[in-house]
Amino acid sequence: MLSSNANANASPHPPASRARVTWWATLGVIACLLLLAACGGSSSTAGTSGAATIPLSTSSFSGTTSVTIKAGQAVTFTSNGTHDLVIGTNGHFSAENGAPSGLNSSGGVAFSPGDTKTIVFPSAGTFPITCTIHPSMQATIKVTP
Ligand SMILES: [Cu+2]
Repeated sequence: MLSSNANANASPHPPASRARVTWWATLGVIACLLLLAACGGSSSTAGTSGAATIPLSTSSFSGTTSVTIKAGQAVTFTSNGTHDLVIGTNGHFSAENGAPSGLNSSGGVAFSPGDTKTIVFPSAGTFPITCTIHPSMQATIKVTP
């Protein structure tokens, strides 16, 4: 009788502690996933408002002209001159599927000295960017999925 009572008391324990271990393991997995997500987000958007910055001087791109970002991220253009950026090469607009709508039109995106514009690239692809005012200006935005 004593032993059967002890057994009755002892037997509920293992399942209960196993359930508790599973609960903590689940919590741990969720915490790890959250940490990974937080790290991925912060490292890819660190710095400016865009994932990458391309500076424009008075008549040319200055600094980085080739950047790689992920779909949905943005590139920030900072301008010290007057420019009109479009998708294309040698100053000529040439539409590309999935390019940001502002750049993907012959009107382009106009910059005045002092302008900073952040443009989101929603879709994967490789997008050449030129300036209709300065045809020698050429940059490339590579967008990964
Ligand atoms: Cu220009």
